[in-house]
Amino acid sequence: AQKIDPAQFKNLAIEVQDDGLHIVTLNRPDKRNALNSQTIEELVDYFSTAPRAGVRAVVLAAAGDHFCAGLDLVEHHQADRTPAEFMHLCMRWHEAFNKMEYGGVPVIAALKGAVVGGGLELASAAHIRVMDQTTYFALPEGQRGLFTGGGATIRVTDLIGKARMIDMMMTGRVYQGQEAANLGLAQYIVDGSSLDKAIDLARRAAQNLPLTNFAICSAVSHMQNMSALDAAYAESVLAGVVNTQPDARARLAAFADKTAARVRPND
Ligand code: 1HE
Repeated sequence: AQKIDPAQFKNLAIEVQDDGLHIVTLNRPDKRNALNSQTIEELVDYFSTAPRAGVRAVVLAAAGDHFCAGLDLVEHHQADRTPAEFMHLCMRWHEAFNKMEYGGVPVIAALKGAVVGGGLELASAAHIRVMDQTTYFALPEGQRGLFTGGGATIRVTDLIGKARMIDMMMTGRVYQGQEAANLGLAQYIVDGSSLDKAIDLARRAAQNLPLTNFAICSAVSHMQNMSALDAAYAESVLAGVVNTQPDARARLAAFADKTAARVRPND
């Protein structure tokens, strides 16, 4: 198995908890966690390694009051990049975010404050988003003379639909509160700490068998890229592997002998 050494990361603070739960914190609060190229490389490294390092679930958190201010605009301004350079940078963003979405390890984002531009692109690559009452979402690229380059056209459109996505980009519309959650920008909205809720959800996810989580956190995304015919085929093959895994036998036995919990409605 590969190993993750938290000391190798500068812009990400990585806390390894018991049960293979990792809390990965964007750690440039002075810059509102703006994504400079170094941070993107650290996200590529981390999410490339996590699936082979026994990580059972990741909480993606942020230091300070804001989740993420998106592309580091100051670095971008100072670097004065050529079109080819920026294209290649965007491909590193995609590398990082695709590793998150398709890597097979549950990633739960704990949102607060600004989740804007590339910050929303990052959040939308997580499998679950939890927002608190301070959280707001926007795509300010249009006003800055820019365009999204980290997957918003794909993932934000998946979350809220084409018309709302275009409106956000064109007019700078900000979504927050219950309305944002109702639209699907987050699956959970809490009164208290989004981090506490995200940790609860990650602990719950980490109780699933790793192979089951691998299927959940890669197959659904892959299948969206396939025809229905190919997706049905892929699902059958995957279920063949997952649903006969030796580690599942004890869980099935517990159901058969009536010791396993039953599925009941919430109180
Ligand atoms: C930054 C960035 C940044 C803050 N790049 N340095 N994203 C945006 O257009 C969002 C731009 N940021 C903001 O609108 C605000 O900074 C926030 C709402 C996020 C936070 O406001 P506030 O009042 O708490 O902070 P601030 O005073 O604006 O900024 C504090 C510091 O963070 C300051 O640095 P300092 O050295 O002067 O203290 C800011 O320069 C720095 N900072 N945001 C660089 N984004 C692959 S394409 C993706 C396209 C995009 O993502 S476009 C970016 C959209």
